[in-house]
Amino acid sequence: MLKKVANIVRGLAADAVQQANSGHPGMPIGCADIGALLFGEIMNYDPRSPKWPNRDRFILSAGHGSVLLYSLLHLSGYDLSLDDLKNFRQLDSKTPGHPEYGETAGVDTTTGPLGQGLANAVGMAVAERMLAKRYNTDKFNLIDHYTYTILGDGCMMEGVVAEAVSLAGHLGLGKLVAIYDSNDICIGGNINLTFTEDVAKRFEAADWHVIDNVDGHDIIALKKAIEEAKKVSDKPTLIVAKTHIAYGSPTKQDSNVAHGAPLGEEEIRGLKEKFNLPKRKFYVSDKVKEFFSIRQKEMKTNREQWEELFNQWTRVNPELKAEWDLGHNLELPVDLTEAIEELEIKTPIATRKASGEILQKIADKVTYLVGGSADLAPSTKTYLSKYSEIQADNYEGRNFRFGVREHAMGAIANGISVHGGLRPFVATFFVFSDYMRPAIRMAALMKQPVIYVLTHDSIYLGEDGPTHQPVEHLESLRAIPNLKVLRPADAEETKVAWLEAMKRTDGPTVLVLTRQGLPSIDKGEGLKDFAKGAYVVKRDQDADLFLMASGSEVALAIDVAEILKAKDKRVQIVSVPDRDEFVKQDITYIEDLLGSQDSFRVVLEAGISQGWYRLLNNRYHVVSIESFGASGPAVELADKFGFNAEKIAKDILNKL
Ligand SMILES: Cc1ncc(C[n+]2csc(CCOP(=O)(O)OP(=O)(O)O)c2C)c(N)n1
Repeated sequence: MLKKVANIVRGLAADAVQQANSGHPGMPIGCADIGALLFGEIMNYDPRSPKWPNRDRFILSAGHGSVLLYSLLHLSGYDLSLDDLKNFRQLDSKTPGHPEYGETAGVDTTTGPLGQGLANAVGMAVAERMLAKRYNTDKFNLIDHYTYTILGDGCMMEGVVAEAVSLAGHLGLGKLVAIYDSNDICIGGNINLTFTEDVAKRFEAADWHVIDNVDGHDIIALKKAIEEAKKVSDKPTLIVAKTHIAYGSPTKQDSNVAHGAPLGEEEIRGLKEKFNLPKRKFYVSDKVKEFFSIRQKEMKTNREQWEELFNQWTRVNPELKAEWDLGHNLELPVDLTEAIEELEIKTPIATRKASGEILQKIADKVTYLVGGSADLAPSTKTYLSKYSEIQADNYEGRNFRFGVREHAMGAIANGISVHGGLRPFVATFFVFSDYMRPAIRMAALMKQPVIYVLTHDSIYLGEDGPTHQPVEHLESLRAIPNLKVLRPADAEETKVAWLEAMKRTDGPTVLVLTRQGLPSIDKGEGLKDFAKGAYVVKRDQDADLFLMASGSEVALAIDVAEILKAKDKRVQIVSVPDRDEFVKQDITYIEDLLGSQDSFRVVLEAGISQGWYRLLNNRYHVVSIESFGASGPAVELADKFGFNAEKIAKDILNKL
């Protein structure tokens, strides 16, 4: 029967790509047997309850094969109709070019950028272990699911896969099963042109259980391999499935032309003939429909039995249930704000250190908050000292040691986040956000509330020099849609920034923090307007100039204002921790902070100035860094790059 399902999938995939006149038919046709087995027999899920917490997770890391997933979701009874398949790749359809989390029921994560899906799967498999540790009791095996992913040659070539595989092996994630669609073809032709390493050996070296050379079109062999994988509980498993791209296509099987273009009517006719499918487009046989309708009933019963188990567990473990609810709804304890506000932090202090103290407090209050850094915890101040760390023998922990694997760290955090039940934060030096950027972008796209603690935020980090000094990073992260970028100016702003990050549940937040100590800013009107992205630090409505700055440059702005005051100039000082939010405010608020359209406005920020011009008039002065930094003591660097109060005041006076 599963073979019949696979052939129906082949027909649907070929038709959908043909109808859209765009897409990737080869991989879905080649992986149809694997998909049929997973959705038709192996996986535990209920299409009527796509968010069921204990469902097996499926991640199509080779996201270009989206039509494989859509066909399987349709057949297995998810809310995805044949019409949706006919609308493949059309605007506002449930079947976009690559699987998008939140757009289609049954899509557990967004994939398309190759390799990240495997790392997402690692995150989901870790989350499963952690939740099992938290919530399972002697009597109740509440969380117990597998994570399956299909990845292709392209994924295998990506660095993020190497990072994630290494960590998954270290963590011994026994309930992670990766199926390698090893068809030897990528866009440019046969992979022997570029990719000749022994993948199986690589995974073995990373302590995975590897089942090599499985015929990817032999459902019995595949099933045997998955059964074997499930028996190995202390290692993740890689199944190397040898497949043929566009399997059964008369002239395009095993050819890269089948990778990313419609097969053509003639070719599809031949394909359908080979598998005894009628010529009709989007054909689903009654037998396959009936098969899945029986399976749906079984899966519904499974899920309902689990619900019953859950209800019993709730009755016996009300405290655990309360914690479960907080974690799954990302609710914050009512006294969190108060607890953070009351926290006494001695100043001057680096905002990374203030953040560290705040984070400890938040971790005490928010038990579902977990996270770690890419081997920089002592510098990013993100180790939760009261809690243990996650290791293969300890999923109770809350500290992750991601190792020096930034890209995987970001993608694993996304996996943990979309899994549900936990909220991840991750940390590294701000400059290395570049290594994690593809995953940050995906978190923003998927609206996942991951928190990024990015420290050592400018040339002021000093001696490590230009390789470590972010220059363009603030602007480049501000450019990512739906990513909140906060650069607090002192310990108090850091508290509010953390609270904002914690309150935000529809997207990720970046906290940009200093290495160097900062004084406490005297805020004339407090921090009540922080959430508007900018607020007045020192008010003067009749100011000669309006000085705005973010982060460490707010203190500098105050020094500049003092010098100008001595020269009889009146200055209004504005802190801008979240410029994107500020520009969204109405003009009355913006002008209240920055004066009218013809006011003289000054910007101080130790990074490129690019995006600030949207807040400037005809009369302005910008102090920024438009080149790479340099290695040296911070004070000397500040001087070299013009971040000197005397010099800035003089330049302003010259321009006024
Ligand atoms: C990070 C990233 N780089 C490039 C691409 C473009 N791309 C999509 S599929 C593909 C080749 C993938 O080859 P393979 O995994 O063997 O897929 P198959 O040909 O078997 O479908 C490339 C380069 C991408 N989606 N993501």
